[in-house]
Amino acid sequence: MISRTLIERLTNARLVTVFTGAGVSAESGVATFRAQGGLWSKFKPEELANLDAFLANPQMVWEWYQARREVVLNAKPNDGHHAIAGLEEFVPHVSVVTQNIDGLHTEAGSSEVIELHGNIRKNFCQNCGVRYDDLELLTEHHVPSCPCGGNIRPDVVWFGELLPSTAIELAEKRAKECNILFSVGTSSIVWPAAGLPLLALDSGAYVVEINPAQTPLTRHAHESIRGTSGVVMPEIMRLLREMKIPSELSK
Ligand code: BJW
Repeated sequence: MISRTLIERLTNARLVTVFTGAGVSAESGVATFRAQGGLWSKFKPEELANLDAFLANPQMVWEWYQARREVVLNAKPNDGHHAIAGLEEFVPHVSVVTQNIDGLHTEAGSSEVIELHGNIRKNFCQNCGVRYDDLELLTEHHVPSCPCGGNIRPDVVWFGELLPSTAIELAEKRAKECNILFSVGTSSIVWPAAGLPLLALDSGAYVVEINPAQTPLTRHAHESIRGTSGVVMPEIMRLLREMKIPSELSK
């Protein structure tokens, strides 16, 4: 249930931060990680999503990412992504801080998208760091090598790796300065990202979780709405539009 308090707060908010995870892309057909049938029920993260795995078996890790790229490149933003982008009609500044690597928030039209865990559409050389963002690599079967001799890898953040400093610093700023933080479609267990809603709470923001399941954030959030992003976010937009019509008519 979406509260009147939330809609009223949204109409008065200057900055809303929308912190998102894999659940937001589930309705676009992109698998989540930890659900039954999710990626980690079929693959072991320690064998695929860390640097040691890539160094030991670059071809295997590359192939896993190529298969996921195929899904992502065919995926389209869903109603949840569009509603998050649509919040910009009502709030002066909306910042999307995402753990997702699929680029779907940008495709949906969100203006400020902070990618904490990288972007699967990009690559760089593991050895010298040179970037390789050419699209041909996204369908290359064999792990490509750089002229320096290093292997080229997807530009994603694996376990044990630091998040890009500009992204996490800006995300922390947006968490601290926002009036409302939405946490949408994340299990809230991967750090340091999971600390952002808590930082927002400490800084006085109103924190709202949207997720069909409970998470470690649930008991801290001001509101926890049980539902999917593709249903709840458009409903919030509908309620905002209803609030806006009378004020426009009264001008
Ligand atoms: C829906 C829905 C619908 C479904 N609508 N909702 C402090 C304490 C403990 C551990 C650590 C700590 N600090 C650091 C660590 C270690 C580690 C960590 O957090 N481990 C935990 C698992 C315990 N963190 C790191 O290693 C990070 N680096 C780091 O901290 O460096 C410094 C350091 C190093 C070493 C030691 C200490 C410090 C890096 C983390 C990188 C995460 N990388 C991945 C893979 C990215 C590339 C790839 O995709 O292959 O990022 S892992 C994976 O998890 C991916 C995700 O972004 C991330 C979060 O997952 P997310 O988005 O929450 O997905 P799910 O599947 O978990 O949840 C989906 C949710 O959606 C569910 O709740 C559903 O109910 C819901 N849902 N359908 C709305 N339609």
